Amino acid sequence: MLGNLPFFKKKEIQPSKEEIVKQHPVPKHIAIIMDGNGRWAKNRALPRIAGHKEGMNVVKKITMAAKDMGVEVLTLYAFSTENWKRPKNEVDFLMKLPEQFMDNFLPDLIKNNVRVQTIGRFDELPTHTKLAVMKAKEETKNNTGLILNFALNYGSRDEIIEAVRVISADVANGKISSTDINDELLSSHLMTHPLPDPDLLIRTSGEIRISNFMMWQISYSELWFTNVLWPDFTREHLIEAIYEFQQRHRRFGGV
Ligand code: V07
Repeated sequence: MLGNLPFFKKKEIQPSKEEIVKQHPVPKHIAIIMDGNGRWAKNRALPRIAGHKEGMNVVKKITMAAKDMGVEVLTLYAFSTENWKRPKNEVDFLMKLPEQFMDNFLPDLIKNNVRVQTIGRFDELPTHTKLAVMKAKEETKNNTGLILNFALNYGSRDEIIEAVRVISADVANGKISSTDINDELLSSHLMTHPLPDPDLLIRTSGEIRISNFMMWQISYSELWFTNVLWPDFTREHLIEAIYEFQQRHRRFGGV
């Protein structure tokens, strides 16, 4: 009897936000500035490194959520070229996280067909960090699913400067003419090549800045900011960000 009332019936057939989101085009490439780990720790009277460790566990969860949603590339800002200025103990701890991440999650990444890649100045990383990252890339190189792209010792200005150096050398030695320099040529010299540009950039923890992250590549990206701290970021938050992305795009496509 009661089941016939629309008010009861509706709830049962209401699809979840995840189901709604999956029925519409999902961003191919999502980039995330994972901010707020230090503040999360401070709020709990814990050392900053405890926040980074919790942040690492969230990386695993969000990777799986992105994979489930059909995202093709997930780029995560793990360490910026400016982060070397932090206290030595914090930098040392951060540089151990790639190893920890792989010790804990590599079998799961392989099982889920995730491929690990990185952007950033690799040669400046400590040897133990490089070895862990190289192992992760090697062991996942044949995976064909989600690309999990870590920005490690990455800075956008650095990346553009390096591209300009290579291009200007090519002009100087006559390999190309200055009139060959265009959007496509510059893009092809960036560390993200041949990945598509991000469709959606997320930044957690309430800061409304880009902070030298993929400045060229986000020229046309949707930007989504949240006050949620990275260690508190959940699958539901990712779905909400994608949902809003889809709302914006539907409006855009409508006119
Ligand atoms: C780092 C955890 C996430 C919150 C933000 C800062 C701290 C995963 C990695 C990683 C990097 C390369 C790789 C495998 C894992 C990582 C750093 C910091 C430096 F091949 N999380 N995470 N690297 N944080």
